[in-house]
Order: sequence, then C-alpha cells, then structure tokens
Amino acid sequence: MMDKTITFHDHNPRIESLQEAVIKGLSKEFKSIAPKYFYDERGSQLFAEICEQPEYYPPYIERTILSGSVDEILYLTGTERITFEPGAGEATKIRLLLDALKPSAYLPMDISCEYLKQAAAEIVDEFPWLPVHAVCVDFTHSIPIPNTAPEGNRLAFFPGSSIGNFTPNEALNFLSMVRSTIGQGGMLLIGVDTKKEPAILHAAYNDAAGVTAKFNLNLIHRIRNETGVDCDPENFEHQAFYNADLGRVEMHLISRCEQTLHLNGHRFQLHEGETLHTENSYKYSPDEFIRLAERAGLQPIRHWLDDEKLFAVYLLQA
Ligand code: AVJ
Repeated sequence: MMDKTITFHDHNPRIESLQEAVIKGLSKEFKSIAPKYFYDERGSQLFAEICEQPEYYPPYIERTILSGSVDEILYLTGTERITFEPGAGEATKIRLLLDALKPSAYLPMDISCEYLKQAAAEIVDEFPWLPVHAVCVDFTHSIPIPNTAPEGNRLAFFPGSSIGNFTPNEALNFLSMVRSTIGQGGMLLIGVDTKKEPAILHAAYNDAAGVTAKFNLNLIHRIRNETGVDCDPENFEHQAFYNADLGRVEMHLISRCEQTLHLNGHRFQLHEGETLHTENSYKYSPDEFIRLAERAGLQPIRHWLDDEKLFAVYLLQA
C-alpha cells in the first residue's frame, strides 16, 4: 500500500534516446556526448563508487560542511519551508538537514522515476512526519511545484556541485529559473566545487583505483549494448584534465586507434588520438560564483568553506 504521505507527480520527461545522442554527438566536428548518458544503472553504481574514492573529495567535504553548519543554516532559513531538490537522485544529503529544518514538505525531483520512487519511499520511512511530493521531471526544462504542496516560503537544495555540469551561461539560466520558482524571500542552498591546485583536481578525476575511468568507459559499453554500434571499450582510453583557461575539468574518451563506427547507415570515423568529449565540470571561486548568483537575481546570505577551501556551500536569497 502506498504511504499516505507520498504523492507522485509525473511530468513524463522526454528522454532523448542514446541512439539520437550518439548520432548527433558523433556527427559534430568535435565529437561529444552529454554527461547525463553516464547514468544507466551501472553508471549510477559507478558514480556512487567514485564518491567513496579518497581522491574524490567533494561528497565528503560537502557533507562535513553541511553537518557543521546545520545550526547556522537553521538560524538563517527558519523551519517549515517547502523544500525541493532538483536532480535529487538518492536524496542522501538532504537527510543531514531534515530533522533540523523541519520542512512542511519535501519535493525530490528527478528525471528517473524509478529511482525517485525508491528514494521517496526511503525518506518517508526514515522521516514519517514529512509529507513527500516526488516530481518526475527534467529539471533543466522546468521546476514544477505541485499545487497540492503546501503554500509558504520555499527552499531549493542543489548539492554536489551538479551545477558544474552546466556551462556558465546554462548555470545562469538555471539559477534564474530557481529564482523564479522560489519567489521573493525564497532561498537556495547550493554546493559548488571551488577552483584549486590542478593537481588536486587531476587526482579527483583520475583516482588510483580507476573507478572514474570505468565510469567514463561505461558509456562505450552502453553504446555497444543499447545501440548496436560495434564499438570496443578496449579501443578507448579515459582522459581527465583541468582546463585552466575555461575553469573546468574535462573528461574525454580518446580513440586508441583509427576506427569506424557504424549506426543505422551512418559511418563515424575516429582517428587515433581523437577525443569524444563526455563531461565538463566547472569550478568557481567564491567571488565568481557569487557574481553569477547575483546576475540571476540571488543575493548571497552566507557561504561556508572547509579549511582547505576545497568546496563551498552557499545560501542565497531571492
Ligand atoms: C556529479 C557532475 C558533480 O563533475 O564532479 C565525478 C561527476 N564525473 N567524477 C563532477 C563526476 C567524474 C560530478 N558531478
């Protein structure tokens, strides 16, 4: 029986097929595929494993910052806010805040309905007093608040430096959309990775256990299994580096040889050393991020960094 405190709202997000993405992405002069295609079941598992690697500092540091700042966050936001989380996934980090912030409702939002339902059920198990409205939607297009959710002040939660996958311009659009969803007086609590020593970034995206490499190469497995393209993961190599000019970590899959991939009558030639660009992860200094937020109409209230300034959490207000 469905728990009475969960309601589902399915906005039927249209997911571009992997096949369409491969045809579009391989037709470009600089071949690329968007990072959202990493996350099939195996990819999501591998990402969870990345989050346990000692070199991949963001999850651990963000958790430490959030746990250590709960009282201050509570003081600044108050309780009883309608709290929504775009791209909530397994909704792990919100758990650090729920008992203190006591939202009047929690709205996890995700494009993957199955994951979302599971996460929502687990949240209600753990926090039986909390009304949960699970919203299945592509949050890059819209952030719909169900009209069955309570009225009142809103708080958006966007942890994990997910904003780093957007270009700065897309990030500005996303922040503007959040601003209009939270309305006057609404707040955004967001985790953003900082600019730092390239060696630290390099290690974070080239972990010694090779999990990030596996995560990146899983895309080739997916393409082979789901689109029938005759690609061999052995013919690709993981590459990740910090592009200082653009302030981002780039991930690529490098072709180890001259190869031709066939898909539905299309032929895609890859030269030895040619790259398939799979991810950007933008990094922001606090000054840069605050400027971006202000351009989106969000005022900085406070931000928290760890001692080594490896990661930042910002509280902003519309
Ligand atoms: C989930 C986008 C925040 O950019 O650090 C981790 C994804 N890619 N290791 C990031 C990722 C390789 C991650 N984000």
